[in-house]
Amino acid sequence: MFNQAKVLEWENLLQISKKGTTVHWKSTPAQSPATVVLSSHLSKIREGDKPLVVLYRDTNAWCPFCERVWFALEEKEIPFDVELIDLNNKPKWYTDMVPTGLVPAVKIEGELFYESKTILLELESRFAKIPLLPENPQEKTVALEMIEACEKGELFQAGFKFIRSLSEQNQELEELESDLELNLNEIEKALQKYPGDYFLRDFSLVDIMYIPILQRFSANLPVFRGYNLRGNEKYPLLNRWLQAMNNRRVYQLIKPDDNTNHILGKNLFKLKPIRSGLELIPDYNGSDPQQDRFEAAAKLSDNHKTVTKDILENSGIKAWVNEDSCQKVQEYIDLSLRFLADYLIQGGSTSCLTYEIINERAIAAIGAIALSYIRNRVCVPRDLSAGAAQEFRTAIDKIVSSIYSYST
Ligand SMILES: N[C@@H](CCC(=O)N[C@@H](CS)C(=O)NCC(=O)O)C(=O)O
Repeated sequence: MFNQAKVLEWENLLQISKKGTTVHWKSTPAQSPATVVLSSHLSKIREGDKPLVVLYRDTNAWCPFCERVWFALEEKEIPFDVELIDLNNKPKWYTDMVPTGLVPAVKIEGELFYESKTILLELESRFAKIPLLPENPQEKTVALEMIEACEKGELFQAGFKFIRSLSEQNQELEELESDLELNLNEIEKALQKYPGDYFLRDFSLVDIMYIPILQRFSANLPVFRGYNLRGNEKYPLLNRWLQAMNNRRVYQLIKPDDNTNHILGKNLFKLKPIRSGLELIPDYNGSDPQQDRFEAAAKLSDNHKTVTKDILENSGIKAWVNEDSCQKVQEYIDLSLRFLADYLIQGGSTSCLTYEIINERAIAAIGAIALSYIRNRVCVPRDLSAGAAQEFRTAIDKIVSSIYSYST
């Protein structure tokens, strides 16, 4: 018989896993999303004091412009509060406050700023301790020119026109592709200007301006257009830059992952993946896998009630569970989630791959459904960081395949 005592209780799971992650979040179980990633530097302010900065960003953390501001705040180690704005139902106070009604916006000591570029430059002039623009005046001029070039949006438009084109005409697609390549050539040239991996001598606001755009291209071009940016020999410096960005700890916290970009492409922009036979080069996560697993386990442990409710309501399980067995099913879901958290904490070693001890077929079946459902629900960085989501999905794949091997 399955020995439930072997799987730790939520309290213990949370206690253990929280110790292994440096990610900070707040649980908001009554809202969606049920967790909000917090500033990493809130401990720098005295208890009871409010951070000087409030960031208004989109609820789902999909907005590339919000990503810029979040990235800069973390790199500059500025403590900030977060207010989430539901873009499908913007609160009146927000549209009254921000003339464009767009995110991101920030308040710095009560003063409002909007438009990502304006916000980045304002943060730079007010928080000088960790600079993200060069001191050297000539290099600073180049930096500001590069920021303006990005703001002009030619690269952005060329890439998204190509990705989102509904045309099936080869000639039209080829034209869109070469237009994008002209813009990518400019990026490759700009990356030649200074030694090192970044646009300037050091990491700067220029990198922050460009990364949300180029990362989304690198995720979506292969899937929706059969065009690889990653590993593309035409763009060695761009590839080196992407790698360098991925090695930044802060970027790992705030970046979206390929899965999230693909789902957004399909669901929000109604794009159709094409079968190009192209090799998909996975994104690189320069984060620490152990910390990633602890983050995933900790968030799951903190949030398990909402996750269980979501599985019950939306995975389809309810369709074939009657009132009498609902309680049991809930218990089995809970057990499977605890098993997952435990598995993540243990490091996914084969010795703990013991789902086969679950010799009750019902638990195994419900576990497989529940875990497969949440595997595809995770949205990055809204729910988990990119590395944590990767560990989370890998763990689920291993557990579900062990259930399968055991049952066949
Ligand atoms: N130029 C703006 C663009 C901001 C923007 O387009 N934000 C989008 C989300 S990605 C938005 O707020 N959309 C809501 C709307 O259009 O009502 C910036 O750089 O901040």
